[in-house]
Amino acid sequence: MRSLRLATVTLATAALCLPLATGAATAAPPADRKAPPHSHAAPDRLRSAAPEGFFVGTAVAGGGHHLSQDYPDPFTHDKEYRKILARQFGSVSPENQMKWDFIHPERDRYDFGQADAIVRFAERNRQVVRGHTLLWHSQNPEWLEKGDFSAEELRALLREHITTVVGRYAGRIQQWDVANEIFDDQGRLRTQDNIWIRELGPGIVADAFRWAHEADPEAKLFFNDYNVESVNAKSDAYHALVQDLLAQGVPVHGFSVQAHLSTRYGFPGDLEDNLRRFDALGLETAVTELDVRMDLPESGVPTKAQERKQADYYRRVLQACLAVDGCNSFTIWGFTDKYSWVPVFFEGEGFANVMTEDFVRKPAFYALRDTLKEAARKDRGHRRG
Ligand code: 9MR
Repeated sequence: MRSLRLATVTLATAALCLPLATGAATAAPPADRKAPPHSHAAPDRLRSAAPEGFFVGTAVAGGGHHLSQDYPDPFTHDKEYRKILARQFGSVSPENQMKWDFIHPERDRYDFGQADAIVRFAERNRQVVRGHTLLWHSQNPEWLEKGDFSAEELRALLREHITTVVGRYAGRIQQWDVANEIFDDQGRLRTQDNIWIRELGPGIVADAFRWAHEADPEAKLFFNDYNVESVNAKSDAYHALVQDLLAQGVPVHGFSVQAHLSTRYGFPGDLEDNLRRFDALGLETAVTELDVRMDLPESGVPTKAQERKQADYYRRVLQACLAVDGCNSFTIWGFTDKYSWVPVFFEGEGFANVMTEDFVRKPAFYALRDTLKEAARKDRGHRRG
C-alpha cells in the first residue's frame, strides 16, 4: 500500500483524475487515425496508467546538445513532439532550460523565456515540474567559471541565483534538483571541478538547500546523481552526507538516481534496496533521467533481443521505484530517439528511448505502460481491501 505516496500528492492527484481535458491532449489529428497499431494513437497513456499519486515524467528537449543539431528547438517547433509530451506524461523536467548557462547567460541578465514556456505548458496540461538544477559543476556560463570573483562575491551570486530562480517558480515546481552530481564515482566530493565547493567549501551545499527552501518552502529539495543506482562508494557518500545534513536540520527532502543505463553493463539489481535505505532516512526518492542505451549493430537497427533487453531494464527500474513507498516520481530522459543526447555523447550507441525517431513505440514503452497498469490495479485492490 503506497501510504506515503498518497499522502504526498498535491497538485497533480487531481490532475490524474481529470479526463486530460486539454486542447493538445484531446484533439486527435488525422495523422493519428492512419497510424499503425503500435504508434502513440492507442488510447492508453503512461500518465493515466500510473497509480494515483505516481508521476511519470520526461525531460523536455531543448538547449544543450540540441543546439549543435540540425533541427530547430524541439519543444518550441515540433508539434507532434509536444502533443505526445502532453498526452503521455504527468511530470516534465527541463532538459537544459533551467541550467545556469541557459537561464543566467550574463551576470546581470536572466533569460526565463524557455523555462517559463515549459512551466506554462505543464500547467495547461496538468503536469508537475521537476526543476533542474541549481548547484552543478557543469553547464555553468563562462562569465561565472572564468570570472575573477572573491569567495564573498561567489556566495552572493549563488544565493541571488537560487533566490531568483526558485522564487520565480515558487509553488509551481514539485521537486528541485538542488545539488547535482557533487560526488565523483569514488564517492569523493568534487572539490576541483565544482566551482562552488572548490571556492566556498563543502558547507555551501547545505546553504544551497537552505536558500532554495526559503525561496519555495513547498518544493521538495533533492540530491541527484548518476551511477548511484546501486549501493556503492558514491551512493554511500550521499547516504552519509544526507544523515549529516538532516542532523543539522538542513532542508533536504529527496535523493534521486538519474539511471542513465546501458545494456552493455549488468542491471543494477540492488536498486530497490538502495532506494529503500534512503527512504528509511525519511527522504523521498525518485528516478530522474532514465534511458537505456545500447551498442548498435552496423545496420543501425537493433535486434529483437536487444529491444527485449532494453524493455526489461526499463521495466525493472520502474518496478524498483514502484516498490518503494516514497518513490513517487519516475522520469525518462526524453521519450524519442529523435532528440536523444546519447548518440551525441557515445559513439556507436543509441536507441536509448522508449520511442523511435518517428515516435513509434518500442517494447520498452509497453513494458512501462503494463507495469504501471499492474501497479495501479494492485493499488486499487489494496484500497478496497
Ligand atoms: O541531456 C542533456 C544534454 O542536452 C546536454 O548537452 C548535456 C550537457 O552536459 O546534459 C544533458 O543532461 C544531463 C543532465 O543535465 C544531468 N545528468 C546527465 C545528463 C546527460 O548528460
